[in-house]
Amino acid sequence: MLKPISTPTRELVNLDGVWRFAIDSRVGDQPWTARLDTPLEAAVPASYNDLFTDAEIRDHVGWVYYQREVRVPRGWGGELIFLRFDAATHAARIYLGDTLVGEHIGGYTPFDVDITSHVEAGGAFRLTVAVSGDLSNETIPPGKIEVGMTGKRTQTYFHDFYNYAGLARSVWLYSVPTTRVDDVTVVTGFEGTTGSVDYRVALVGDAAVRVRLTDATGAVVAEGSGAAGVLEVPDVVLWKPGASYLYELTVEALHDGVVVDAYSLAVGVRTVEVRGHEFLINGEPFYFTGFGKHEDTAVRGKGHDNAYMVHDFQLMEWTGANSFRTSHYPYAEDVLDFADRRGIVVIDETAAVGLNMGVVGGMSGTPPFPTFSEQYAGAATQAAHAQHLRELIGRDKNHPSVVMWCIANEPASNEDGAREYFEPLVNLARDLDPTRPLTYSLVMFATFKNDQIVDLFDVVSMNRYYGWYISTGDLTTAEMYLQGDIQGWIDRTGKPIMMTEYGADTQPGLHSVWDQAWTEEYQTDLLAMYHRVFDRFPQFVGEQVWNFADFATSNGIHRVDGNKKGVFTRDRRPKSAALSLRRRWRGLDGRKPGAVD
Ligand code: BDP
Repeated sequence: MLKPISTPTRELVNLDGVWRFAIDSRVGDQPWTARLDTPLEAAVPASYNDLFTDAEIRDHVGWVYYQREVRVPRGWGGELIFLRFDAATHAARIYLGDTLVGEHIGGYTPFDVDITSHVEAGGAFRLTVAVSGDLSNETIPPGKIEVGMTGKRTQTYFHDFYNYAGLARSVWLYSVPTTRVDDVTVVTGFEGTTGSVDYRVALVGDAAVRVRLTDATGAVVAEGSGAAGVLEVPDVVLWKPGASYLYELTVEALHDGVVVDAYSLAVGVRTVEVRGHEFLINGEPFYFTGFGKHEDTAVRGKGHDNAYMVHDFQLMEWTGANSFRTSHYPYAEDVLDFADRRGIVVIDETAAVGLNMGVVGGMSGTPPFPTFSEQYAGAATQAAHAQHLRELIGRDKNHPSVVMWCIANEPASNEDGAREYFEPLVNLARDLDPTRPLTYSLVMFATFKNDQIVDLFDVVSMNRYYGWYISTGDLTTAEMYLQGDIQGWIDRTGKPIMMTEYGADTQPGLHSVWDQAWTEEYQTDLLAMYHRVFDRFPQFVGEQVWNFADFATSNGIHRVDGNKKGVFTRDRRPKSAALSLRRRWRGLDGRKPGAVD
């Protein structure tokens, strides 16, 4: 799926700003049929939850409405006109005036609505977007709505981060020609000093295709024609972690020799491969350093913000992080574009978090009923998960920064039914993208003895909390558990192993000379213990600390003002652990992370 951009044949109008806003319980039926009768306005992009002082809005279950007027540029006659929503969390219905023109389910992937037959160039229309933050066993992530003693509907879900909802990413109006480039897929490689860009173009309408690859100075390095082909790049400059290099591929659709559409995208030439217990980028072993993150800031919730994006990347680079995981949902497309340009490696994760009834059973990990059942993660969930994978891979397949798909976070891979649930999804992901390795982040109850799906995947990604949820405050015992756990996975799989979550909640400013949970010293010491263990295993390919920054959670007795496992606070100030990570990841203490003792 192509991101809307402006080209000689395409135009783009950004619809961000402040829109009229209401929750369903405060407006009449069918509020899209007139100007929304509301005193409220909401910022777009932003989650709506933290914008207002009203508790009823913050935890609203049901639909909310956003509305604004939109004018279509005068020069768009004869073009097709689309609305593009970069995300509407978690479901949306789009109304033009009184008419429903589109719907989408899935809160973290974009969608387009063709409105050509409803609008006129130079005309205006009332756009109402109904958005629902509801989660059920038919959504990804799953959740459950319950009606309590007060009669109020409340949303429960099986992940700790707060269920922010609304229009958290940009909204666009754009034009495209009727005969056009509909999609482009690029796969890159190299042989010696010659790179290859294998391209495939999908068209709408009948047209000839011409392609051109330019380097960073704008010089043409390869040209071709036809809807599919391979471009050779002499003296190729590879895209490398920490050293981005991007070419630009321009695709033109021609009618009788005249260019009717043009589209350009950034291309990084690089390869990714898992061989034995190694993770190779450009044929060289790669060791991941970095974080699991969240899209989360004060007031905006999950609203995309370029200032925070730039600053977060600065802080990651300052610590020496070379990668992050888009835990626990696809991030805004701008973040991946930026990662491509910064040379930061991304593990791209779906929104499938909480497919695990074991976590409801607390530390025992005993599910109250089977996770993979019609009651919870059944056929409808699986279908939603498959659709979500199609949309994620469709959106992100051309990003050089994306080196691996993470299909789920902490699913109940130890429970019966996991294999039946995951095998078709793994096959689908491999069909959609045969080039990138697949992984899933392993919950602590899923051990090397009881996990039922690891053989379907390429990389073992472990989330482990020894020293925090298990053996709290006892790093000696924690170290023994961790050592045995990693060894067990190595013995069972022979695959590359990495840690996609490890960490400790930490209250900044709290200090102790003892191993006291919540202190800055304890977070630093816990991470150092994990690193000691990692460095004993040549099969270990990476470490991503949980979490980059503190983040908002739902109310709960395990959380004080959110999850505090950040190495940075929610307003991005470093805790002591940030400095110790910087020393390790930038090699300031004289050794490279991943160098085996
Ligand atoms: C893991 C989850 C992550 C949580 C973390 C924690 O993957 O989303 O935030 O635990 O408890 O199980 O801090």
